[in-house]
Amino acid sequence: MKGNCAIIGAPIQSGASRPGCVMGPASLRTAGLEAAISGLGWQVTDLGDLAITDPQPVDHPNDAVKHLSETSAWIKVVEQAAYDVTGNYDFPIFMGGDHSMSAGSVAGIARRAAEGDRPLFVLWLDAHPDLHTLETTQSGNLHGTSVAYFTDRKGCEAFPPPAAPVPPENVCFIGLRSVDDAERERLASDGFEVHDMRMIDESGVLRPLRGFLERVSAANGLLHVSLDVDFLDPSIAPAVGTTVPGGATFREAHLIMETLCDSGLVRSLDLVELNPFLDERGRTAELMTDLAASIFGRRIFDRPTRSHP
Ligand code: B3U
Ligand code: MN
Ligand code: MN
Repeated sequence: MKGNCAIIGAPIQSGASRPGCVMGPASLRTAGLEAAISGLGWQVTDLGDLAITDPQPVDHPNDAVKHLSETSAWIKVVEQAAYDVTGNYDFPIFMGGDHSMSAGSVAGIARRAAEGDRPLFVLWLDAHPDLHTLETTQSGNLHGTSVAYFTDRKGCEAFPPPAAPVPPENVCFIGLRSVDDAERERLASDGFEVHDMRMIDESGVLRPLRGFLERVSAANGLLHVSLDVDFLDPSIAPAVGTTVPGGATFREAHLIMETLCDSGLVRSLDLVELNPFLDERGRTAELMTDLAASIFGRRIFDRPTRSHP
């Protein structure tokens, strides 16, 4: 047995512009996520779906902000669940839900990591940096605020305060290709590690990824990976409300997951923004499931291999 894995659903869609992410966990289960991971020698427990009860009204002076009460309630529930599950399982997978889920999952994992005196690092695989605050968002879609929230940016005070903010230096973005002005300023000034798609075109995915993994390892850190469907090119992953052309290819995405697995540093994973209403015959759900399997050790061949006798 390689370890205990928990899968836990957070059917939240109040942070996204288009409804449908509520079906994300069901779609990942239908695609066989549990069997894919257990088939690799892990003991997998499906903890079911989280739910919110009775969201308290929360107001904000930015009138653009949408569904603040509901999203705040979700962050609180997911944060507590993430804190609890990281105490009991080696490797939890959080199934979204839109990306506002990760405001809660990362905050809860960070609270746990701080108690164990280990620095938490976050790999954010996304077309977007999700670095708006409630003050700067123009769309009002709160899935665009998660990273600002868990790094404790001013302007996110309407959400429950994060117990252990993640330092921006510990957050690495790969895949960026849709960045708003307010986010661009923060990326330039706050010390995040940033690899946009042009850098991937120029260097491939391995060079930036290995550099980041070396930093995590040198700091004896724990690594959380947050995978937004729109990191992937829409031609292979159409089931997302915010498709952006020019995303990661099938092989780039698998190579990242395989390299993350080899590193042995990853302790938790978000699979977010899957909108099954927009999928084609389940192919995006299947791809997200296969990518998760790669991070858990699925291989074409066991290494090392020799191509010639
Ligand atoms: N930055 C834009 C677009 C966006 C962010 N995250 C997603 N889309 N998925 C916004 O609405 O904040
Ligand atoms: Mn995102
Ligand atoms: Mn995105």
